[in-house]
Amino acid sequence: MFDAFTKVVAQADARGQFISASEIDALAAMVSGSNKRLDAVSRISNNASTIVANAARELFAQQPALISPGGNAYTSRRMAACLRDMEIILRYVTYSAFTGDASVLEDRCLNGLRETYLALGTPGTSVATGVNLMKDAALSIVNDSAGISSGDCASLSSEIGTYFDRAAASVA
Ligand code: PEB
Repeated sequence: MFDAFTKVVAQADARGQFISASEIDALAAMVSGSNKRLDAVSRISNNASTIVANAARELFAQQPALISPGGNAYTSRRMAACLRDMEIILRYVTYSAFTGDASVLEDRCLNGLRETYLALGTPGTSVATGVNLMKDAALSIVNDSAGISSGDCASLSSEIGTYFDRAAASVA
């Protein structure tokens, strides 16, 4: 598990080189945007249950077969597992947003997840749809201008978007 700094160190060490000026510039830009990053993580974390519940509701509205008899989220046990899975994925996305590096998400959540869903008979493409719905909800909360000092969050939003994209791509 890396953060943006240890990732740069690992890469520089693998090359046997000092940290380059461009790497320092990129990290300096990241540090100068730290408050935005922490606000974004805080907003997603504080709204996690709403994000999960709304995304799941929309997923089941789009794919009602999932909650019909024989569906993969039919019975409260499977429904609970499904909501739990979405929450786990969202939690790891927030960790990656916090550290500025996808490795925590990749190593601890996505690694082997496709194979797990295959073995369970859980439709990965439906999980990916759920992840994309969480992405839309999370980014609209991050970009909500109410109650926060205004600033340019485009690059942070797109970075956070890539973590959701990785999660969706890894199970679809
Ligand atoms: C991954 N999910 C399930 C299981 C595991 C995971 C390991 C099997 C064990 C169990 O049921 O608890 N666990 C989960 C995860 C990590 C982890 C992400 C990462 C660290 O440790 N069903 C649907 C939807 C989808 C869904 C498409 C979006 O119809 C999920 C939610 N996951 C789902 C369901 C089960 C499951 C298990 C329904 C139960 C499957 C079953 O027992 O039939």
